[in-house]
Formats: sequence, structure tokens, C-alpha cells
Amino acid sequence: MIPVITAFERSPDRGRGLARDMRVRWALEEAGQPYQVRLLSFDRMKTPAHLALHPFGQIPTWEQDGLALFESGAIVLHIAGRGAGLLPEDPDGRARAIAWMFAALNTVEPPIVELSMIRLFERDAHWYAQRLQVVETRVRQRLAQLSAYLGDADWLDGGFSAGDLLMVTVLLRLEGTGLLEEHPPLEAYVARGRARPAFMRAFEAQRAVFLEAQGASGPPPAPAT
Ligand code: GTB
Repeated sequence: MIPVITAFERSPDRGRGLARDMRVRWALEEAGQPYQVRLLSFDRMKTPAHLALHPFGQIPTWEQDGLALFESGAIVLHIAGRGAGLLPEDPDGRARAIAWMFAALNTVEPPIVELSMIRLFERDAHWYAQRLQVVETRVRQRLAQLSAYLGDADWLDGGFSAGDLLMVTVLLRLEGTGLLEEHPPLEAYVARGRARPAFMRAFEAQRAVFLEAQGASGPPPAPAT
């Protein structure tokens, strides 16, 4: 059975590929695995039918042959684990690539998500500027560390892996902040990820959903986490 994933019916990112179905779509494209997408409204995400798949009522989810998964990282790991060319064959290299997947989601993504939340929802607070500075410093620290590690390498640990796939999608969320541009090696790293044909196919697929929804009726709803 072809896998079915879920995505926003009307993504608040306006088709910029920042919602977390993008990383699943990209992994599927890298694997050459055809898939179907069930598009959900915010209301449908909170119905019992969807909560049975995702306890937190979010996207993305994965269903195939009786297996249902949630959490984008777990889904990408599942795809990568099935010989998609996203994890090295040698056990040590594989373990290091998985460590980078965790690093992307647990170490680099949290301050970046916090920063986007502040920029989106806390602009009117009297402490906005102070808090922004604190969180920007946290993000800068991570970017400096990551950039120093990457140096002039193309990818984090040898060839492109699921670790890079997740890291690039995480760094993409910095679009428009100017922070990535402070680190040319990271800017080039993200550009390399974006230039992969599988990324481009995934990007166009999620963008097509936005364009169709926009054509159907008015602007999308306010951003959500
Ligand atoms: N840890 C989970 C995972 O990795 O799968 C987090 C899943 C998650 O946050 N899903 C979000 C969601 O379903 C969509 S991706 N939100 C609806 C809800 O919670 O009710 C997060 C996201 C949303 C919007 C933008 N944007 O507009 O730029 C970027 C990322």
C-alpha cells in the first residue's frame, strides 16, 4: 500500500515549505517512494479520527500497511531505515547520522522555534525587544557551533543523510531573520539542500497545495505552531 501522510489544507506558511510535512515529503522524494497526502483543516486535526493517529492533533502523520506514526523525526527515520539511501550502511556512520537527526530536532530546532513564536505572537509585549535579544543570542550560539563544525564540508558527516535533511529543514525556518546569513558555510549548506532535486519536488508539491487553496478562497488562517 502506498503511504499516506497528512499536511495542512491551508498552510500558515503560505507555501514556503516550513511546515513539518515538508521534511517527510522530502525524505519520500529522496527515497523515490510515491505517496498520498490527506489534507486537513485545523478543525479536522482535533477530531477523534485524527487524534487516534496523532495524540496531539497535529500534522504530519504517516499510515502504511496498518502502521500509523506521528512525529516528523520518527517518520523520516522510518523512511530512512527502509533503505532509502538516507542512512549509511556501516553501523557507526548510521549511528552518527541518527545522532545528527536528534541534534537537528533536539538541539538546533528548539531555539529556532522559540524565536519564530516570539516574532509571530509576542511582538506587542513590552518585553519583546529584550526577549528577542535573549533568544536570538541562543540561536546565534547554536549556528556558530554548527557552522564551526561543518567548516567547508558539504554535509555533516560524509555523504548527505537524514541528519542533513532534518537540519536543513530546521535552518530553513530562519528565513527572513538574517541570522543564517551571518554564517556563509551554513547559508551554502542550506542552498545545497534546497538544490537537491528531491527537495525541489517536495517543495513544489506542498506549494501546489497552497496555490490551490489560495485560488479556492481568500488568504490562509493565522500562523500556528
Ligand atoms: N514535534 C512534532 C513533529 O515534528 O511532527 C511537531 C508537529 C507540529 O508542530 N505540527 C504543526 C501543527 O500541526 C505543523 S508544523 N500545528 C497545528 C496545531 O498544533 O494545531 C509547524 C509549523 C507551522 C507553521 C509554520 N509556519 O507558518 O511557518 C511552520 C511550522
